[in-house]
Amino acid sequence: MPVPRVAAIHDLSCFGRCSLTIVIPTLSAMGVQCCPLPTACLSTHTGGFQNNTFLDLTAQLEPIASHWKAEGVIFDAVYTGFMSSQEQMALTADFIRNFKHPNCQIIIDPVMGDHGTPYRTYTPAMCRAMAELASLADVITPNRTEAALLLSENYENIHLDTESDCRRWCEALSAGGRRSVVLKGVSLTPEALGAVCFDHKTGQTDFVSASRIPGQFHGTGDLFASVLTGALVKNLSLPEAAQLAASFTSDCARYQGTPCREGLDFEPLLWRLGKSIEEERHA
Ligand code: PXL
Repeated sequence: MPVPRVAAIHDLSCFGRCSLTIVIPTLSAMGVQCCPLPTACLSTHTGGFQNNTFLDLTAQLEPIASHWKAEGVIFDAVYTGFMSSQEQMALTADFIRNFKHPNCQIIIDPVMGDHGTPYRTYTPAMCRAMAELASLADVITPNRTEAALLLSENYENIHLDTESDCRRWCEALSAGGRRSVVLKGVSLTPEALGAVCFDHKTGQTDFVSASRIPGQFHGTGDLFASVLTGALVKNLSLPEAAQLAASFTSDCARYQGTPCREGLDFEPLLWRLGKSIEEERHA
């Protein structure tokens, strides 16, 4: 199999693992080429740190895309995450329209918030713009907070306690079955945490889970979506990819043990992820 290639449109937060500092090593460990399109450079992420620096790279997005286009670069997936402005989202939509082809999967992690609250840089207009961007996706990977924001629903109304509740919200997020959904943070039993997946190609809904490790760990959503993306371009099915993402994220949280704003200590386990993806593919 040729090395799959992914365009990753995320920020580079230099300290406190998230976005590109997770996306690049994770995809590389899975045998996938990551071509970063950095939206901004920050000293740290914005959750749990104050006074971060912020270098906006919006003006670079179109010139980089034009150069790639002129060079004939083709991607197996476009994978997007945290955005800093509506303008970045509009340019990301242009990038997707420009590089989309029938075998290019558009994976949009609509990073906007957690635990019922939008991240401090997200305005209501940005949340609406993210919902618009997500209309271009083949796969979206919201958590419960982001599901509420995408659907303009009250967070308290999004119940994910029973299989039928999960199916219902997953279906609502699929926009009439036009896109696949991996709704993260589903916990049907106290000891398990995972996701519900709706696959728009098969029409099937599946549940995946792994051990719940108590505590809140920064960057788990980015790690989950990065593993999912790597697995999808390695031709795993949606539920297989989501199961690998849930298991690996749980393993990293267990390895670390201490919840922390610096993100999960995932580096020592990356070799295992590389091994898992090879085993899955040969199974
Ligand atoms: O993990 C999501 C994320 C990505 N990038 C930046 C963030 C966050 C969440 O806080 O602040 C800059």
